[in-house]
Amino acid sequence: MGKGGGAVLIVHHDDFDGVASAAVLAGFYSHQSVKEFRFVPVQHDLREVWLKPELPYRRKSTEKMAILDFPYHPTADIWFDHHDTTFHSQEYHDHYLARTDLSCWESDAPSCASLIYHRLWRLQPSLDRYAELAAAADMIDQARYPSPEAYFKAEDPAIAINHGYPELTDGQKTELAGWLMRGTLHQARANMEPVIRVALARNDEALAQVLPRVELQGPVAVMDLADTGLPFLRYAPYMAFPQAKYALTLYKRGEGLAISLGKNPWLTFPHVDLGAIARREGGGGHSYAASVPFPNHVYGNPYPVARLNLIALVREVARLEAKKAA
Ligand SMILES: [Mn+2]
Repeated sequence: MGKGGGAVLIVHHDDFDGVASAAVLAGFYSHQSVKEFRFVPVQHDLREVWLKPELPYRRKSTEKMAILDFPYHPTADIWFDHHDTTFHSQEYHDHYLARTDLSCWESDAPSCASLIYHRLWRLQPSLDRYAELAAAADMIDQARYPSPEAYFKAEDPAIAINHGYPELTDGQKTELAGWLMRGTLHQARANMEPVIRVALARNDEALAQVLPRVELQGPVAVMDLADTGLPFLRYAPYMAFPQAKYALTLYKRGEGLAISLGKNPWLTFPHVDLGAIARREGGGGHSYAASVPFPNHVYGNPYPVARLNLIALVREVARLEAKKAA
């Protein structure tokens, strides 16, 4: 990719890891005298766009395009990703394998930002100023928060930025990428303070309403939020019951209801396969986090069915957990 000047367009996944990835790569190119960066956050609903031969982001043909923490596209001048399902076709995979540039896919990298950092740091040791950012991206992308309290109190600057992130406009996301490129997480957090304050206050309020609704049934924390419209707070059950091995939550999602099934990420134990359980009920997901949807267009009012399913799923998880322990 072009040394000495030029403009670099960085198309990145629209989340903390994506922005952190953009910051590290921009730091790398700024050392090569690139002065002009353009950041474009993108969401995972672009499969159709990604299957086309050209992407709509370049403003001029000379603009170098990086794609980060996002599926492969052959027109990228440089690309980094760590998602399992990153190649939309065999042709794209073959195209990647034939590359000789720095582009890299490592599906076991905990974050894309740390993948970029570890690859490029060897070429440019001054990138070590991004060590903290890369470690933070690992924590956020893998949801390895020190504790439920640490997640909700958000004293750690990366956790705080992640709470505020969904509130940012695309313009503010661009600013954040620049702050992370030039400064520390601590400074970026300070710059985002007004947005973070709003997000944390709203979280606190929701958490206060959610916590009294969590019940413990054997190894499972259960929440039924269907009639409240309260947001799904994935880690709230473990604030109430840190010993719970699993959490099942019934909540409003899109045009309907959903049951989320999760394993307590702060406990290490051989857990039951929640994805397999969810698939039997028409849902899907990972072995440690899955969900079952109950759309309005199928059920009319899905609550009675979803409520029965919640009760049955709690029993099923508890039964399999007991069987496994026996
Ligand atoms: Mn990522």
